[in-house]
Amino acid sequence: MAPLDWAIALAAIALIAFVNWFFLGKRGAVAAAASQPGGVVDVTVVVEGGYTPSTIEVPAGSRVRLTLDRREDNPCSDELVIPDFGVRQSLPAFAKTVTEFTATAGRHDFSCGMGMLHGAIIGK
Ligand SMILES: [Cu+2]
Repeated sequence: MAPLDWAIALAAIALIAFVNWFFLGKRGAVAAAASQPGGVVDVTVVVEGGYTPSTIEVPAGSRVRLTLDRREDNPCSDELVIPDFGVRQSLPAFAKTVTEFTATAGRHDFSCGMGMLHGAIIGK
Protein backbone atom coordinates (compact mmCIF):
# COMPACT_ATOMS: atom_id res chain seq x y z
CA MET A 1 0.00 0.00 0.00
CA ALA A 2 1.10 3.57 -0.64
CA PRO A 3 1.91 5.78 2.38
CA LEU A 4 -1.37 7.67 1.97
CA ASP A 5 -3.32 4.39 2.13
CA TRP A 6 -1.54 3.51 5.34
CA ALA A 7 -2.41 6.91 6.78
CA ILE A 8 -6.07 6.43 5.91
CA ALA A 9 -6.08 2.90 7.34
CA LEU A 10 -4.48 4.08 10.59
CA ALA A 11 -6.91 6.98 10.87
CA ALA A 12 -9.83 4.57 10.36
CA ILE A 13 -8.50 2.24 13.06
CA ALA A 14 -8.03 5.15 15.46
CA LEU A 15 -11.57 6.35 14.77
CA ILE A 16 -13.04 2.87 15.37
CA ALA A 17 -11.09 2.58 18.63
CA PHE A 18 -12.36 5.99 19.73
CA VAL A 19 -15.98 5.19 18.87
CA ASN A 20 -15.77 1.90 20.78
CA TRP A 21 -14.25 3.61 23.78
CA PHE A 22 -16.77 6.43 23.68
CA PHE A 23 -19.93 4.36 23.34
CA LEU A 24 -19.02 1.03 24.92
CA GLY A 25 -16.74 2.44 27.60
CA LYS A 26 -19.65 4.22 29.30
CA ARG A 27 -21.75 1.10 29.56
CA GLY A 28 -18.99 -0.74 31.33
CA ALA A 29 -18.34 2.25 33.55
CA VAL A 30 -17.21 1.52 37.04
CA ALA A 31 -19.22 3.13 39.79
CA ALA A 32 -17.25 3.47 42.97
CA ALA A 33 -19.62 3.78 45.88
CA ALA A 34 -18.68 5.58 49.06
CA SER A 35 -19.57 4.05 52.38
CA GLN A 36 -21.86 6.05 54.66
CA PRO A 37 -20.94 6.52 58.33
CA GLY A 38 -23.39 3.73 59.21
CA GLY A 39 -21.39 1.37 57.02
CA VAL A 40 -24.09 0.87 54.39
CA VAL A 41 -23.24 1.52 50.77
CA ASP A 42 -26.14 2.64 48.58
CA VAL A 43 -25.89 1.71 44.92
CA THR A 44 -28.49 2.10 42.19
CA VAL A 45 -28.31 0.05 39.01
CA VAL A 46 -30.63 0.70 36.06
CA VAL A 47 -31.91 -2.51 34.48
CA GLU A 48 -32.77 -1.90 30.84
CA GLY A 49 -31.28 -4.14 28.18
CA GLY A 50 -28.40 -4.72 30.60
CA TYR A 51 -27.08 -3.22 33.82
CA THR A 52 -25.89 0.37 34.11
CA PRO A 53 -23.41 0.64 35.67
CA SER A 54 -22.44 -2.97 35.13
CA THR A 55 -19.34 -2.90 37.34
CA ILE A 56 -19.66 -1.58 40.87
CA GLU A 57 -16.77 -1.08 43.25
CA VAL A 58 -17.52 -1.12 46.96
CA PRO A 59 -15.30 -1.27 50.03
CA ALA A 60 -14.66 -4.93 50.89
CA GLY A 61 -16.73 -6.11 53.83
CA SER A 62 -19.33 -3.37 53.51
CA ARG A 63 -23.06 -3.85 53.69
CA VAL A 64 -24.48 -3.00 50.26
CA ARG A 65 -28.02 -1.81 49.65
CA LEU A 66 -28.51 -2.37 45.94
CA THR A 67 -31.48 -0.63 44.33
CA LEU A 68 -32.44 -2.15 40.99
CA ASP A 69 -34.36 0.34 38.89
CA ARG A 70 -35.94 -1.88 36.25
CA ARG A 71 -37.24 0.18 33.32
CA GLU A 72 -38.50 -2.60 31.07
CA ASP A 73 -40.68 -5.71 31.09
CA ASN A 74 -38.44 -7.87 28.92
CA PRO A 75 -38.64 -11.30 30.65
CA CYS A 76 -34.87 -11.64 30.32
CA SER A 77 -34.25 -9.32 33.25
CA ASP A 78 -37.02 -10.77 35.49
CA GLU A 79 -34.48 -12.01 37.99
CA LEU A 80 -31.13 -10.89 39.34
CA VAL A 81 -28.73 -13.56 40.54
CA ILE A 82 -25.57 -12.96 42.59
CA PRO A 83 -24.37 -16.52 43.30
CA ASP A 84 -21.54 -15.51 45.67
CA PHE A 85 -23.98 -13.78 48.02
CA GLY A 86 -26.87 -16.22 47.66
CA VAL A 87 -29.05 -13.56 46.02
CA ARG A 88 -31.85 -14.57 43.68
CA GLN A 89 -34.13 -11.57 43.49
CA SER A 90 -37.16 -11.20 41.25
CA LEU A 91 -37.49 -7.72 39.78
CA PRO A 92 -40.98 -6.41 39.01
CA ALA A 93 -41.15 -4.45 35.74
CA PHE A 94 -41.01 -0.64 35.91
CA ALA A 95 -40.25 -0.65 39.63
CA LYS A 96 -37.38 -0.31 42.04
CA THR A 97 -36.39 -3.36 44.04
CA VAL A 98 -33.90 -3.27 46.90
CA THR A 99 -31.69 -6.18 47.81
CA GLU A 100 -28.99 -6.24 50.49
CA PHE A 101 -25.85 -8.26 51.01
CA THR A 102 -22.39 -7.99 52.52
CA ALA A 103 -19.73 -7.58 49.86
CA THR A 104 -16.61 -9.60 50.48
CA ALA A 105 -13.31 -8.82 48.75
CA GLY A 106 -12.82 -9.76 45.13
CA ARG A 107 -14.95 -9.96 42.04
CA HIS A 108 -18.51 -11.25 42.32
CA ASP A 109 -20.33 -11.63 39.04
CA PHE A 110 -24.05 -11.13 38.80
CA SER A 111 -26.42 -11.89 35.95
CA CYS A 112 -30.04 -12.23 34.97
CA GLY A 113 -31.76 -15.54 35.79
CA MET A 114 -30.76 -16.96 32.41
CA GLY A 115 -27.15 -15.80 32.58
CA MET A 116 -27.49 -13.49 29.58
CA LEU A 117 -27.02 -10.05 31.14
CA HIS A 118 -23.87 -9.58 33.16
CA GLY A 119 -22.30 -7.34 35.73
CA ALA A 120 -19.99 -7.55 38.71
CA ILE A 121 -19.59 -6.31 42.26
CA ILE A 122 -15.97 -5.69 43.13
CA GLY A 123 -15.01 -5.56 46.79
CA LYS A 124 -11.82 -3.53 47.24
CU1 LIG B 1 -31.84 -13.07 30.71
